[in-house]
Amino acid sequence: MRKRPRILVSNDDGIRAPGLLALAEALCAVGEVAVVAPERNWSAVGHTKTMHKPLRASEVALLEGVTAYQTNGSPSDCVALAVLGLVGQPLDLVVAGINEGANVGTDILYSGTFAAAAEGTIAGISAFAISLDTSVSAGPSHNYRQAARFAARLAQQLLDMPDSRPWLLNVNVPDVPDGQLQGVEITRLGQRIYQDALVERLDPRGRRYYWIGGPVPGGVIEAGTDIGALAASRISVTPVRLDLTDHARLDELRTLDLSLFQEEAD
Ligand SMILES: [Mn+2]
Repeated sequence: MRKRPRILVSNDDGIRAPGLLALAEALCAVGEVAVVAPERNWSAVGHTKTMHKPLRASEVALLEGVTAYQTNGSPSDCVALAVLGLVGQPLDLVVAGINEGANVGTDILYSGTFAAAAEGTIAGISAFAISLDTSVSAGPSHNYRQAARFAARLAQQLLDMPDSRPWLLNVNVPDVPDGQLQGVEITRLGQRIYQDALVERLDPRGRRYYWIGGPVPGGVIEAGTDIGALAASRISVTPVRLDLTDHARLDELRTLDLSLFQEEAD
């Protein structure tokens, strides 16, 4: 009989986030779950490695039968701690989420949820980030259970695949009631439109400080993209690679004269 797979669950909203609990609960049907998550909210922290202060981890009671730690590290630190031995080895899958709020297009460069999944892939383990698109929520409570059911299904399928290159997937689920999803779409990353503005204020001592912010970002609704899928009430699953090289522009870049030794050669 095949051994039960071991699944690491993390997030960036913190150990007490409802999305984390729903995800861990659902994944217990697929394998043995361990949770390592930040003690506070680290949303939009990106991919961080803590190198200049000690990391602490303490065991917490989260869910019956699940080993769970909270740490003072970032989301990607949490996954690093786990894959380097904080929880038992080996780990077969890393799942990060369920984030409160979509992570589409260039959001994934800011997202701590995506960074946690990427840390798993860097360690050679298949991983996915899963986020709930709360821009379509009907009210203050969210349908994490539906997204968690999808996470369990995807986890099972990935674990059943024959050994392959580790996957890195970015998943977004519309926050709609059960029965209102319009399917699942395999997508590419779309184009976010941020409307950030610089707010300048004075602190009580008369010194300037700045705040970067704006309304919830929009996006270009284009067929085939994550943003297009969400706009059509479909779950979006995007395969992502960590090689950010713009391969199509390598030859164009080679046409620039970048030699420091041109004059000597002439
Ligand atoms: Mn978050």
